[in-house]
Amino acid sequence: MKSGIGTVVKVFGMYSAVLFEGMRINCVLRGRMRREKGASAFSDPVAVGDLARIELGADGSGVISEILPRRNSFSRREKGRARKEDVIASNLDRIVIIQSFDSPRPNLRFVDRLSVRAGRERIPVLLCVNKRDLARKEDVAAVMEYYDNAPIDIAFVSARTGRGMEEFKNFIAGGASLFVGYSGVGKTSILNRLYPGLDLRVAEISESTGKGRHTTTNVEMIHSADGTRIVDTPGLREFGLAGIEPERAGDYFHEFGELGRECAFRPCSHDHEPDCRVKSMVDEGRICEDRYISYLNILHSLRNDRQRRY
Ligand SMILES: Nc1nc2c(ncn2[C@@H]2O[C@H](COP(=O)(O)OP(=O)(O)OP(=O)(O)O)[C@@H](O)[C@H]2O)c(=O)[nH]1
Ligand SMILES: [Mg+2]
Ligand SMILES: [Zn+2]
Repeated sequence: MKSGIGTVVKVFGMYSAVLFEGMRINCVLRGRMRREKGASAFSDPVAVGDLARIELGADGSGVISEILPRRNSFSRREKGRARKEDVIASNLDRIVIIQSFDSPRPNLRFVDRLSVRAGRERIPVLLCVNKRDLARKEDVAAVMEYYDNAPIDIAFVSARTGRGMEEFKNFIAGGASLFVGYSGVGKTSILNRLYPGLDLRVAEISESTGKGRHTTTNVEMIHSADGTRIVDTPGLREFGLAGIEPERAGDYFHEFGELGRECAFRPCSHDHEPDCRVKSMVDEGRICEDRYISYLNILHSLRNDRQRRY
């Protein structure tokens, strides 16, 4: 029997596809790990991106005997089961939050919620706004203005025309990137444009206006020859921020801490305290007001979450 460490590239029901020495092997979990599942804090013991110790039988069958400790993970709260975490992927170098200029239109508050979660996990974020071919000049300017003074990398691309794709490719080269965003923004189209050989399924033109249709149905990691790894995901519609303390929310709006003088109150939640530098920067136009409102929304939803918990 042969054994070694591979990378989980897809999870489907009882099976996990593990990339091991260039082969893709469908593995089941060792019985003991399946039994421990109920006791775990996670809804699934295996996630895409995990490093797994596998044992290969002579007949080609594979068994996962161990999941190595995760360097980090990106999860959302599982619906209906508030305490379990649904891990989307692990061991990531970057979260690429994908939006599109049209069908669907950008929702930067959703980007902010995802960034807070990524910040909490200390995973860098790249915002990618796709379908630039459908954007007017002012649409691009609006995104830039919203993140004025925020130290966030932004790429404007079009999977259709190829515009911006070379720069985007350099951004994500070499590491493991998680693609997240609403259904229909073009996550899979971008992957197909980066690696034409993949030929992954994307929505047909006629399908793309139907709301809530998910073309990609599984989380799956793609390995390219240059060592870049990308995790494609089904469209994400809702996103909880369970487990984040309201006092910490401001830490993930990085420009709040980087400009100007200090708030008079410490800690300062930047909503009601007098002599707050964040509020004065909003007044001076150095922080975009919509971005500040997005912060307040997150702050209030985290406070409400906390009240519900006690
Ligand atoms: N005009 C335009 N359309 C695009 C572009 N990129 C993707 N599309 C279209 O957008 C639709 C959705 O693309 P997908 O790649 O399937 O979107 P997705 O984000 O993977 O969606 P899910 O898999 O459902 O999460 C398709 O009809 C694409 O042809 C682009 O740059 N410009
Ligand atoms: Mg897709
Ligand atoms: Zn303040």
